[in-house]
Amino acid sequence: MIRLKGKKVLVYGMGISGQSASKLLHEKGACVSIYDDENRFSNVYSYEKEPLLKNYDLVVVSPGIKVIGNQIISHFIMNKTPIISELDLGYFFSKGKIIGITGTNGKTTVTSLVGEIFKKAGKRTFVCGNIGLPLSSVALKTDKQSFEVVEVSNFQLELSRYFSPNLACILNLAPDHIDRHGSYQEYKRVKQKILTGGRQKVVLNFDDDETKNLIINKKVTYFSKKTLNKGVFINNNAIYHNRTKIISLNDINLFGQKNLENVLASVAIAVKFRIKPSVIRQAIMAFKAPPHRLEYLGQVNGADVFDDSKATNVSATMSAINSLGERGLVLLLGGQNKDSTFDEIFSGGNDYESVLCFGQAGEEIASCAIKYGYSPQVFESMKSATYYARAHACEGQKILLAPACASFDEFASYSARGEVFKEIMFDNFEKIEMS
Ligand code: UMA
Repeated sequence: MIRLKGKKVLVYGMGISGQSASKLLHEKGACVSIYDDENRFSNVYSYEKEPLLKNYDLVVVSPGIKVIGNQIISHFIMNKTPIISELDLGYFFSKGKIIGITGTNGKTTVTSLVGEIFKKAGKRTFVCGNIGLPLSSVALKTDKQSFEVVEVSNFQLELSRYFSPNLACILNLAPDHIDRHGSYQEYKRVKQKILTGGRQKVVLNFDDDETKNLIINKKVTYFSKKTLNKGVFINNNAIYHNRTKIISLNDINLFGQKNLENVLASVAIAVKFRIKPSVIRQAIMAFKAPPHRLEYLGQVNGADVFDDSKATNVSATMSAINSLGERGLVLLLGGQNKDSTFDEIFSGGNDYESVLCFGQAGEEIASCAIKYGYSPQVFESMKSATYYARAHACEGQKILLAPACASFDEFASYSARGEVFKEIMFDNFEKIEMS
């Protein structure tokens, strides 16, 4: 616990994290100033126009603020002002058990499913973090009986120094957010900050070489699609924890291999807190995956349409391709590149039906496809690529939006991108085209 009464604290970034942090700090008696690089907040009462000219006891930084090259953060590092992340702040004031879930892909699904399992088990559960509800907004509502199931992003971990969940899970590791971290090595280093030692429980993916080989001096529970001697694994078409059967694979309604991994991870987390197998099973059977994650939308002219707008990196795109199979696949790829390379999508010699590239990264992805013998088409935007796919849809095709890029060149978020994709494909095709 930190004492904040009367302390001068600067909150940097006024999105939902900054607003929640400011509220918590006020409630704890701190003198809060806020700062945001966008001056739309400059009329707010506690806005600080010249933060570099002031001294603070503490600076709390929002996850969206990139540390490398940031003048304000460098200044406070130089003059040795303590800097923490919003995640750290929420952590300091949390009284319950914290389950921290990170990884390149699958975080939101696992966080949601674990939340459902704990709720079904009658636990006082808060599902929060990168999923959309800052930890600092729930911290003061928690008590010793609570469980906080926290989706943890690299952005949140970057400046974290104290966050140490009771259970830490790394689902998988693959290149992502290279534009923010500078290299894959650095991205991995930041992810591993969730492993903090002590008496922390750890859950890792046995099937992912990157997580399997993490060197940790503690008892790890592994999950795997293979049959293991212990841990959480698949045997005889069912998920087992050691010798206990948890659920038959036929009772899982989620689509694709990635979701199977997500279920395995969720089971591994739940058994570490001794949740009963019958409760875990019921929660899994009732669970519906969050939208825009290899979501089956239905048929257009006999073509099956899938929205995986959340596939914002190459590894997520590959997972979607592998789940659906290459035949008849109409691939929509593009958006804002995060300094990724796209070779993996084309180097395997897959027989895609067509490759439609769009947005800021469209030309770059198309050049990569051409290198491997494909004949991609390039569109200015996701909208125009989707109109094209809609107009040429026919039986036997699988139209897949799994763009391998961020959405921000055209949309506010991956979910906005997925919604527009769906609208064009189904509800509003004529209307949008006419307008
Ligand atoms: N800002 C600056 N300077 C900067 C960058 C941003 O002043 O250099 C200001 C912006 O002007 C804006 C504010 O900071 O006013 C936005 O803060 P933020 O970007 O930290 O966003 P929040 O609204 O606080 O939302 C954050 C997460 N956003 C990011 O990490 C970018 C949300 O994850 C998260 O749900 C929320 O906290 C609650 O914990 C979103 C996300 O895109 C969904 N996450 C990335 C991902 O999933 O890939 C990591």
